[in-house]
Amino acid sequence: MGMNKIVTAIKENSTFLISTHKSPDGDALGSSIALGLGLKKIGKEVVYAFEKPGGGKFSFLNELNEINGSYIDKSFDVGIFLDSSDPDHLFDSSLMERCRLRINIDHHVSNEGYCHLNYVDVNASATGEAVYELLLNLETDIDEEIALALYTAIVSDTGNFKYSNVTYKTHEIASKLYKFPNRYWEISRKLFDETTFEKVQLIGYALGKISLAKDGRVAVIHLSYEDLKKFSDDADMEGVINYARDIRGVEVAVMIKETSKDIFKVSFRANTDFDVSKIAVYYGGGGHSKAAGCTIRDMKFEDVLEDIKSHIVF
Ligand SMILES: [Mn+2]
Repeated sequence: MGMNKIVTAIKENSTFLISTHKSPDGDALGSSIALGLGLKKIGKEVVYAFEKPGGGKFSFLNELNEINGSYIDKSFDVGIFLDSSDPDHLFDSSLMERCRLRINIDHHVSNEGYCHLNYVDVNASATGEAVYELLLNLETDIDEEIALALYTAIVSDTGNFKYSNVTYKTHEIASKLYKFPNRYWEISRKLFDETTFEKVQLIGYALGKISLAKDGRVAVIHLSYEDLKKFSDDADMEGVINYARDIRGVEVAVMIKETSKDIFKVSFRANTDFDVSKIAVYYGGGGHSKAAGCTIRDMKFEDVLEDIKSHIVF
């Protein structure tokens, strides 16, 4: 899968750009800075190019303060692109041209390998797992700070170690990370339990919009542009779809958000073996078999649900 070539390429070069997908989640952020910190430890120059998360959710990752826009107008020996299944989802795909050698580290099934060297481990629960393997192969000492970043990556993409993507290896890596004295329980609480008053109000509103279809096997949360206008633009919708997914008997959950007039951001979650990434890919999106998403344009609010339902065939 290209691990040895990647290790050699890293050892032979000195300047690195590290980037990931737009709206970076815990895995994107954690795996990117874990790798950045690891490369710095072996004497490499590292520049980050991705959005700095707002809201203080990830404020415990000090290395995120190193995101400072210094990638602008620079060229690099190597660009490492993490947790993004394709160039379109990258923070800025034009950055690729400024890196002589491009490396892709990911775990998405839909990744077709868009860099010179690609390490895509579809069995890894998180890109953080792949980065852990890479750091071992690079013989970089994992320290407390790297361990915290890797934990953040893994805990984020496994829903606190509870999704079906968790393997013995996930726990094996986590057990190694627990050798460092980080307060992991606090991170889990911050990422999974802590909420805001506005979010609780939003959940209450969204729950009022749940409907069932296909004999209760599909649950849908359908929010119109007018619905969304009741909340602030950056209202945190993460996790809201899980309320639909968790209804007994539901196999597929769909959340449709009309983010602008006739433009819909759609998320899918599956409880069973039903592969929702196929539906997302049909609409030009992507993701995993149990969690996927897409954007649907130029359809009417009333039609979009029927269209999606026609692609959910049990
Ligand atoms: Mn990921």
